[in-house]
Amino acid sequence: MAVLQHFLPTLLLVALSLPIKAQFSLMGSAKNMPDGCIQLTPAEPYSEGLAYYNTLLDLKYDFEIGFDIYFGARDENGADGIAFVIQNDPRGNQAYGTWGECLGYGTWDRSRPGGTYIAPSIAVEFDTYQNPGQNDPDMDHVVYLEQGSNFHTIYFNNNDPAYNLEDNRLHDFRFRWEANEQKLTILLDGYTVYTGVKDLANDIFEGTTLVRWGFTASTGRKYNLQYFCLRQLVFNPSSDNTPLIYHSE
Ligand SMILES: [Ca+2]
Ligand SMILES: [Ca+2]
Repeated sequence: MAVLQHFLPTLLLVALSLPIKAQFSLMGSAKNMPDGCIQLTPAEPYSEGLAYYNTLLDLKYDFEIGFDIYFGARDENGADGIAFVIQNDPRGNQAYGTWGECLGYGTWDRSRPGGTYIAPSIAVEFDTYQNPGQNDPDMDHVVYLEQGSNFHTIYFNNNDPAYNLEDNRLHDFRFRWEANEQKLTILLDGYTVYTGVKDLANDIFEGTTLVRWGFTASTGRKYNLQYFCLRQLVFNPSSDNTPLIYHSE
């Protein structure tokens, strides 16, 4: 929280109790859960679900988004994972990628023409199943991705060869953007998963700072119940984003 604290005093601290379910557009197997969380996939094979926040985000301003994510309880037979996505795909809140190893974000092979993927975009994938075609290691892992490609050469596994996200627990995920520094910080369960500096508006989003964010997830032959629960939204009050502050218990 150290970095957040340096801009928090500039924020108007207002707790809004907006119903979370009204704030997201749902697609595919995504649906509201009784506890205010949103299911992305049920524990069933060949599912894909997406949920986009209804208010666009403005990258001109700092923000921090925090949520709990659940990857299921099936480790050996579980798949495929969840992606947190920021995009300005022309399809808007109807943008989706491919199922299975693509997590509803990317496509089978981004180097070939065709296929269905979300772009322009960045994403954080939480991958619970090894797919050699995407260069996955044999343990669960977390990766920063761009432009609808799931292929990666580096990953976070907390230096644990048995790293497992499908542990029937909620995991604390935070995505932070510091606009002046153009700095991304991604945290999972208190660990820094990724940090980088990038001109997202110009290098990814073709000049715009208004983008959409949400979650995608899928299963394949193997599967898990996968869902998320929004815990915190903090935006700079000089932006047009609402709510300025969202906190849930
Ligand atoms: Ca995978
Ligand atoms: Ca696992």
